[in-house]
Amino acid sequence: MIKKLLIANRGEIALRIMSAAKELGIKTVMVYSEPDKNSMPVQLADEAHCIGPAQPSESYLNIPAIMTAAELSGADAIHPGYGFLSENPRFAEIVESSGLIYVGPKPEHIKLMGDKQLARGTMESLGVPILPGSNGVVKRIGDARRTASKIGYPIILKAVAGGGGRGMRIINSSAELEESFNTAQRESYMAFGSPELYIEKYIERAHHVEVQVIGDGTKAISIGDRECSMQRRHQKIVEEAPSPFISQATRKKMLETVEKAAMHLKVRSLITFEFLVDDKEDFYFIEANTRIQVEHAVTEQVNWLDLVKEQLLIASGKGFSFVKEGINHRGHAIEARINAEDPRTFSPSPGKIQFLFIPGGNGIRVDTAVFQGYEVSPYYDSMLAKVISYGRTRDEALKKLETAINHTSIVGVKTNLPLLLSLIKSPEFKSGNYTTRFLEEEFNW
Ligand code: MV4
Repeated sequence: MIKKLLIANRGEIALRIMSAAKELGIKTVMVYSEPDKNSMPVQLADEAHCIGPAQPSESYLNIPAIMTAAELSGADAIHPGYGFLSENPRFAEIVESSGLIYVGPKPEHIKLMGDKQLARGTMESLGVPILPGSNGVVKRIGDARRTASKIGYPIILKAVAGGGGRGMRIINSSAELEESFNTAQRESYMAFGSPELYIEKYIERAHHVEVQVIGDGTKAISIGDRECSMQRRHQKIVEEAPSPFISQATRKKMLETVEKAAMHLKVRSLITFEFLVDDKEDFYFIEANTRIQVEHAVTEQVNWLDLVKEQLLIASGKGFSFVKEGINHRGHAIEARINAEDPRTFSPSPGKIQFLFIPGGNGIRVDTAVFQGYEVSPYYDSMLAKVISYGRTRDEALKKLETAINHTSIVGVKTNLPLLLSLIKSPEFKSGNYTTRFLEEEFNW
């Protein structure tokens, strides 16, 4: 079993990982940047090491500093959380080649899924449906033209090294293709150090549904799906499990297809497979994330699991603690992300939290690391808390969430609470049939 875990992250996910570790009797080591010195995870850990100043590049992304802290503390494992180094295959390799346990997927799978075109091709070869598009990288404008006229417009150009909505460009007609292609290549080179692009048929109105997979390196299980269509600029703000949109038949097909592929790859730890689902409930793989995700909690609530504990058990060589037949989602969970931002312009709102109240209660889980007096730093993302409601039905979870959000009070920084409340109360959200366009293009409040 892992004895001492270094948590290479901050905020609510650092605390979340710490709780799971403590439950398993694992000692915890925090690394932190200068402004995080008095943060809750640093105060609650068994041991903490400063790894640099506020800028992530100098601290939470500083691999030599983190490895030095691991060495000094005698940690035998590292959990990267989400963001920062969580999908950096080089980091995973360095951790493993230093003789430490990396709590996450195999470095080869992080690398594979980081190449979005290779991921697409690999999933196709494993029987997972993908959108019509290019085979491999599109190197020249001529290849782009041929692919586009074969599949028809609109198309979307995506950066091979992109992902999560970064480095994408929609093209509506052949007239736009040449200029867009050249610009996209340049932009991709600037942003990711690689100009490589691939093409997919563009789906205008889609649901974003993702499947949580867990593996022990030998066998893999699909745990369940999450509806993640409520997004703005690729930042999710409300997620739910299970998806209220897809039918039981679609769910079964989706989970089985993914499970077969994950089983074949022999995935380890947690991987999430993202799909676009159209109005006919046809689903298409778009990309995979090789980390614990922000929205993992909704899957935990409806499946009575602790995914971080499972990650630690797997990393310790003990495998996960359940069998496929034991997985049966029950009830419904909805997560709302409270961010320190202007609810209309979405611009970040750093500053000191003067007053904070987030209610708990029956069917409410709050994952957070902030408190009254906490200084929200402009250096890090603006998420303050996740409020997760769960109930026997979607309607029950919805009402519990509405009350919890309505009774929450945060003073000192602007928050998206007003937006969350109107979203949850909107007829579109209540109907459970909303697409990725809803928040940005259809919601008026
Ligand atoms: C797409 C798409 C439509 N057609 N691919 C955005 C995030 C990244 N994972 C992929 N994304 C999209 N890929 C094709 N072929 C639309 C999106 C997309 C989107 C996807 C999921 C959730 C929200 C979104 C918002 C805008 C666009």
